[in-house]
Amino acid sequence: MGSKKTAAVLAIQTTALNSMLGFLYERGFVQLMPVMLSPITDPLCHSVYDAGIEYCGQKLQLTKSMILHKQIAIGSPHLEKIFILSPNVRLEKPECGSKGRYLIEFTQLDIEMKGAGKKEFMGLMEGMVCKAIGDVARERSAELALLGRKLEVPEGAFPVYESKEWRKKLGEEFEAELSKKESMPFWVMDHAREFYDKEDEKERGYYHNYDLFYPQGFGEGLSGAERDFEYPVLKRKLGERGQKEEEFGAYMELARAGHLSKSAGGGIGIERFVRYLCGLEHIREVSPFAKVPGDKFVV
Ligand code: ASN
Repeated sequence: MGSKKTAAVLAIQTTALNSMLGFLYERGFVQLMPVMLSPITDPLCHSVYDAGIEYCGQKLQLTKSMILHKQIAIGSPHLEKIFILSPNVRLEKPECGSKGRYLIEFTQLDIEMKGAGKKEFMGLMEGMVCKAIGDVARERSAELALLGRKLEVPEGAFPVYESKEWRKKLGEEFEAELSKKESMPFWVMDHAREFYDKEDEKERGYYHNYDLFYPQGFGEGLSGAERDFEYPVLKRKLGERGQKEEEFGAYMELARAGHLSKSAGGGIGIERFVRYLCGLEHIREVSPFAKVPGDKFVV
């Protein structure tokens, strides 16, 4: 902490954030402030310890992601394009600590666009990520040199991999394999996960979602999807996952009243992006106050 290296990482993070936020402002996105406590939050598709508190007889959960709030906000007839710099708490199991990519609190730049489909949103993210990498390479060459990092600036559309096809070809660890062999960021499509990610109407079991992966083994950095928003579809999918409608109170009531709308979006993890930009071995090196699963925390 307090080293020259940490200062270089923070300078790179500042440039990357400034670049991404500027990119969104220029395209007419409006910023919402983060929600950190709510009766509803993302159920996630992997298990984490419960992070709830009692307040005046109410159970409030710490935000795992603002996906449900994004869908509620974009349901307004007056909001089209939104983003939030959103702190998330996910109490991951201690064994995740050694993987180098997990923190129990992190920040994602969470974005949602009304009416968009996956091609449009993925194109937008490619532009945002290329611009941020380019700005960091140009404006932070001294800091990158201090970290011994050579950063290649990608251009144009990123390669796209379909998960079912590549799981067959390379096995369960196909994403890690692809991340090791690729030299540019790439997309992996179609993951079976949360109820709000759009499932194909005809081809059940195909999901219109996308994850962005970094090359050189840095792994996943952004996840997003087109959304399901119609009440009967959401209700069926909650049932299939053994989740109760009541757990999603106001969100499901708005869906039932027809107040959710078609959208696509995603969230880019800031610490993971900075780890990739800086070429750091472990995500703990991104922040002086990093909380790695399983660690004993002192600050
Ligand atoms: N932010 C992600 C999305 O928009 C959800 C998540 O982080 N679990 O799809």
